[in-house]
Amino acid sequence: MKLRFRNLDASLIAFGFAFATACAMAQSGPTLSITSPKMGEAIAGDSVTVSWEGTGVKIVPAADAKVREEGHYHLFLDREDFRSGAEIPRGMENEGIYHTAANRLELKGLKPGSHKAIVVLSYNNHVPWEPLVTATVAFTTR
Ligand SMILES: [Cu+2]
Repeated sequence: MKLRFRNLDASLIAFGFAFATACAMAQSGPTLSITSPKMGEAIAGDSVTVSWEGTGVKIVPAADAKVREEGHYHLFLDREDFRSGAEIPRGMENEGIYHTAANRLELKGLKPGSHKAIVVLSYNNHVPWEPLVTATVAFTTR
């Protein structure tokens, strides 16, 4: 009888470990944060370099990516028309949508005033990561 209880305890402990491991894995998805400029920063001039840091994902240029999870970044300047499941269009740099495997992007020719940059992690096929992994910064130029 006592042995049976011990086995039950061992099962519960094993289940607990498995559950804790599953939780840890669920929380270890990619992260993304913008390091520069600072939120609300006022910048002199018409060019701004947006820099960010990501973890938990292998970043590969889309043209070289072999698997879906080799992701890359997109930057949306003064627009936020991305959505889950929808491929982010290419060839729209002049309209404020950039694709990059770098951790920074220089934006040039900004009009004076308020701006917002959103970085969006995506799969190799330019579809936003699920669940969404984004980072936003607002700044002004003068
Ligand atoms: Cu892309």
